[in-house]
Amino acid sequence: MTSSLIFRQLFDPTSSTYTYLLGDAASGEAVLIDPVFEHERRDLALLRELGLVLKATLDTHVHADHVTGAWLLKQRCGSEILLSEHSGAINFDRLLKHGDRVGFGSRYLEVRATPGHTNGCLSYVLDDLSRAFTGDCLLIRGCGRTDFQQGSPGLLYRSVQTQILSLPDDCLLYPGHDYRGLTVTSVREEKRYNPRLGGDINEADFAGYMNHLGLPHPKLMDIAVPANLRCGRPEGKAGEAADDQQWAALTYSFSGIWEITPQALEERLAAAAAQPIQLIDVREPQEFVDVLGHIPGAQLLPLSQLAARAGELDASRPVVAVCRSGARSAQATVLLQKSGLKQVANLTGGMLRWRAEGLAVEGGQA
Ligand SMILES: N[C@@H](CCC(=O)N[C@@H](CS)C(=O)NCC(=O)O)C(=O)O
Ligand SMILES: [Fe+2]
Repeated sequence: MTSSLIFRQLFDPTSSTYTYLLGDAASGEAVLIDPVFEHERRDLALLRELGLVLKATLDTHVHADHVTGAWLLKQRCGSEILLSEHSGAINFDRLLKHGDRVGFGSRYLEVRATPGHTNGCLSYVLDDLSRAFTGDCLLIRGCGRTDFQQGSPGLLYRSVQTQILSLPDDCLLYPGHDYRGLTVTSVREEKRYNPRLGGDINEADFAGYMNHLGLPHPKLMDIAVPANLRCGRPEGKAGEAADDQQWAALTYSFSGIWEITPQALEERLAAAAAQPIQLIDVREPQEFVDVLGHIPGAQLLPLSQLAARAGELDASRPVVAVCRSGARSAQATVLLQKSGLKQVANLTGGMLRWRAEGLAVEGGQA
C-alpha cells in the first residue's frame, strides 16, 4: 500500500509560475518542483506548518522568466539541488536522466526527458501515474515556446506525444505556468482540446504553428538564464546568503535586498511590538512635502546624508527605508547594512505603491 501524499500547488503572480510541494505523510519527507527565489519564506513556512522536511528541489528546466529558489532553499534547510544532465548548470547536487527516480519517503517521482522547450526539460511522473508535472513542455491548452535555449518544435512534439499524452487518460497534468488562471488539466483533456498538439495535428502542422508565434522574449530573461545556470546562486556578496531577519514578513530578493510590502509594513507599524520600527524617508527635503506626501511617522534622512548620519539610528530597532519608487531606498538598505545595522528592509515600490494601495499619507495631494 502506498503511503498518503501531501500535495500543494503554489503560485508566483509575477511570472505566473507554479511551484509544487509533494510530501510523504508517513515519513514527513518532501520535495519542491520549480521553487521561485522570492518565495523562500512562504515555502519554508508551509513546509514547517505541514510538518515536512525538504529533501530536494527539482527544477523542470533552466527557466528564462524567474530565478529558481533551489540554491537559497539549500542554504536555509540543506535540500539537494536536482535538475537535468543536459541543463548545463553548475552548483547542483544531482543530475537527472531519463528513467531516474527521485524518492521522498516511500513515494517517488519518475524522471522523463521531455526536451523541446529547452534541451534540458524534464517532466516528473508520480509513482502511481495519477499526476505528472510537465514544466513548460505541455501547458494547459498550450505548450512552451521553442524559439530560444535550444528549443525545437520537432523535439517538443515527440516529447509530448511519447512521454506525456501516452500516460493514462485520467492522469492529471500540472504545468510550469498558466497565464489565464487555469491550474490543472488531464491527458484526456489535452488529447482532445489542445489546439497545438491534440486531435489530428501532426509534427509539420505543429512546427508551422510554433515557428510563427512571434513572442517577445521574457522580460527577465537576461537575469534569469545566467542565474538559473548557477542554480539560483546570486553573484558577489549576495551569494553568501544574508542572515535571516525575523522582525516582519520580509522577502529576500535575488539582488540581495530585504523587501517589505506596503501591507506588511502597515501591519507591523500598527502592531504593538517590543521593537518599534524606525521609518526613514531617504528622498530630498522638497520631495518629502511635495505631491506624494510621506508616511505618518517617517523621519526625513536624505540618501545624500545617510552615510554620515547612520549613527543617529538605533541599532536595536528595525529600520525601513522609503523613497519614491523603492530604488534609492534599496541602495539605502545596502548602505545601512554596511554601516553595521542588522535589521533593515526596503519598502517595495516606495511611496508610489504605498499610495496606490490606498494607505495613510501625511501631506501631499490626492
Ligand atoms: N511575458 C512573459 C513571457 C513568458 C514566456 O515567454 N514564457 C515561456 C515559458 S518560460 C513560454 O513558453 N510561454 C508560452 C506562451 O506564452 O505561449 C515574461 O516576460 O516573463
Ligand atoms: Fe520556461
